[in-house]
Amino acid sequence: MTPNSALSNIAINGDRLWDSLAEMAKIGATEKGGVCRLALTDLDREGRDLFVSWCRDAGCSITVDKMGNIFARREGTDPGLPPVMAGSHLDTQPTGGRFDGVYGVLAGLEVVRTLNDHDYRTKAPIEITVWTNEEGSRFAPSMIASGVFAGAFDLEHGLSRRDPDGKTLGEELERIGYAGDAPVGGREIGAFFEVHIEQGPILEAEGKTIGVVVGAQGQRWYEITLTGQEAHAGPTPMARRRDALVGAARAVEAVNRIGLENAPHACATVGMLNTYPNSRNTIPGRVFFTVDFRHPDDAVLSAMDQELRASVLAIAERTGLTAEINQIWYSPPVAFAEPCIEAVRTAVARHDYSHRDMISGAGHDACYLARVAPTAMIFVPCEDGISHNEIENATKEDIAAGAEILLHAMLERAGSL
Ligand code: HGY
Ligand code: MN
Ligand code: MN
Repeated sequence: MTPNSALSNIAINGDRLWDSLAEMAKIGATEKGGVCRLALTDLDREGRDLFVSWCRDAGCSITVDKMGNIFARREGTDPGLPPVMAGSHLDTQPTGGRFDGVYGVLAGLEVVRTLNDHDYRTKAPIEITVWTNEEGSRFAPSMIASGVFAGAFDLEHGLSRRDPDGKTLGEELERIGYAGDAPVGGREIGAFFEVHIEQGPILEAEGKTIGVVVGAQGQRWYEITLTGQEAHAGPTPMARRRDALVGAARAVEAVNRIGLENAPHACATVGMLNTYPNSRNTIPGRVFFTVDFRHPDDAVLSAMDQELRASVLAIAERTGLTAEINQIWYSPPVAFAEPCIEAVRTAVARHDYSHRDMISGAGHDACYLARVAPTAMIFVPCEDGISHNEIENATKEDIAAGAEILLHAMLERAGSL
């Protein structure tokens, strides 16, 4: 058994981690080299089953809770201590990549495999977690299952989320066999770490290997419906039209303007837009679209909210439409926990990796875990900062470096370093 003194030089196996990522990427592989493994589809079940089999092979016990979150546990020498956790998600965007989410899950597994190689037992138990439906692509909003775990939503709300076909999250959990019976949350967690590709351009542009993530920006998600009147595209004079798509086009422009006006940190995106009846010679009578606002400063985020509402109502007024604006989700900016950030810094210093502090532009399960556990994140660069795209890419060296920092940060918090 490796003595504590020798711990500081144990290292993860970068080849094994890279091979596991490649193996998992086969499940839902797309032509351009990405992955489409939407939450609670048969492909998600396949990915979950593979992860569970690997964890069992590594000697972990498996628990699944009522939101389908998976916990692979490796006992420590003191079972009375709360677990030190690492994890992320296995579900992807429709045009997802091979690293978003899955990297944080399999880097956690690599930590367990490395401790097994050294026959080393941490004081606190280690748990590797898969959080259900992090992406919020099939079931809105994002991070719904870690949100229930952290008490941001009740279980009923989580299970009743519906996908565009009307299927509920709870039904789909049952269908794929991951409707567990463990309670969701309500237990002490010693620390939570999530390693993730940055999904933006900063680390690569600055030539840095590690992002010490000290927090994440706030988000507001909206569903907006503009209603006018269907009419014939031929005989209806332009002045008499109540064209919902013209209104929506102006609203999309307003969303973009609000983002630009709150530069450099604001992000503003219309990701979904459906017109009705979507017929080339009928004036659209109704348009549904989504808005995704982000900013690290809560006050700016609420000013953007006010501006959006005022702009959409003014556009509706001018174009003879009615507007229904629903904010479906609000996630305030998050500050991660100093002791966990310190554990990451210490691990970075020990390995002498180039690094910088940063705020996460993307949301992550860690944003909710931070409400119930001391939490921090570790970023590594991704090529051209591109993610939520099949060409998402990272280097084997950076992937290994992030997992190395995860290992040492976890050992520090598990009372071993
Ligand atoms: O939207 C996000 O930031 C995350 O990818 N769910
Ligand atoms: Mn992610
Ligand atoms: Mn994502």
